[in-house]
Amino acid sequence: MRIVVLAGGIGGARFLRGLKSAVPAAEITVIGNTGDDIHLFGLKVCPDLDTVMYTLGGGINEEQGWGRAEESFTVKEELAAYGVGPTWFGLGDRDFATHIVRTQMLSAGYPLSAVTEALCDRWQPGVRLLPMSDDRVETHVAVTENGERRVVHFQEYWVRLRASLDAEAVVPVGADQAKPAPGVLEALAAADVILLPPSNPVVSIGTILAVPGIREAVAGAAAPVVGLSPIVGGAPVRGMADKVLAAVGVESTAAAVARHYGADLLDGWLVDTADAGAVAEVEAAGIACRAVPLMMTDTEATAEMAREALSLAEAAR
Ligand code: GDP
Ligand code: FO1
Ligand code: CA
Repeated sequence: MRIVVLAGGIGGARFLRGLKSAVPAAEITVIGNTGDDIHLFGLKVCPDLDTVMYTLGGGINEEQGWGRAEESFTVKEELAAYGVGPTWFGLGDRDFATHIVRTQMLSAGYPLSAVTEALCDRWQPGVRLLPMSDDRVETHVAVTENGERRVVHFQEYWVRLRASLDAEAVVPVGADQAKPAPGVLEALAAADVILLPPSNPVVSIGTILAVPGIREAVAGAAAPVVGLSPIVGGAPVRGMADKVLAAVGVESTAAAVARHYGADLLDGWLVDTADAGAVAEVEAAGIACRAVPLMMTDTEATAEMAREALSLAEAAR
């Protein structure tokens, strides 16, 4: 079975771990969000690609959900001693090596997709990890800070500001000019099932779908498309999805997110049992819907979510 998954960072990576455990024989292609990418200290950092790669490759800091296990921060401290920031972004020593290798390869002319493949040679994530695009896309967020309207990088909004200010607009800068990375459209066309994990609908999956051609390829694919709600009981399980959903005028409910994706994109939608009341509303929008436990507490619980998603895809086929 060929499964294509559009993924952000932590939500996408944890779901993928469950999916791999549920269907070990599946050929899984991951289309990863690169809108969170940031250039720091002359290095290109790809948080969502790295979160997927480290999580599936066994190198992730499990408690945190991002960054490397057994990490140290000597380089960051030394940079700060030179007065070189930003100090608000936690790049660890082990993680730095990934960004150095990536940046060196990009400087030598390799596209991000080839660089990602090379990094995955080490981590063996057990999936084919493709960036959504080889072109630069950067999500920016408009905020009003101390009475002044500013546009900040998504990482600055999330990590420095902790999403404490309202997101007034979310813009995937460069997305309209970006092309899908090699293999992306081919994987979608050849898929037996397309899954949207419980990733952020705006800054993770929304950004991937904003690359011209990708939304059309998902909606037009022969395969059924099934998503899992990142909103449980009217709030994100973690992160700032409520803030960025508000920026695009979408309520933070499991049903509103399904309607936001739309019946042209989604064939099926899973909501948590806490949101069983939303099933009728989603079905009324023309999307098959079931309520099942959606908390990724461990790999087995997550594998069960993946089986439910595949079962709904089969029913919606
Ligand atoms: P990020 O890039 O690290 O923010 O990760 P993603 O975009 O892939 O996923 C973030 C989303 O995952 C958030 O909106 C969370 O609400 C959602 N999420 C995290 N853990 C869980 C979980 O256990 N269950 C569900 N349903 N959603 C989750
Ligand atoms: N998240 C934080 O909350 N604080 C950090 O200092 C931080 C550093 C960081 C470094 C590398 C990396 O791959 C991820 C990192 N993240 C950090 C997570 C990152 O902001 C998130 O995964 C997202 O992109 C949010 O969607
Ligand atoms: Ca992210």
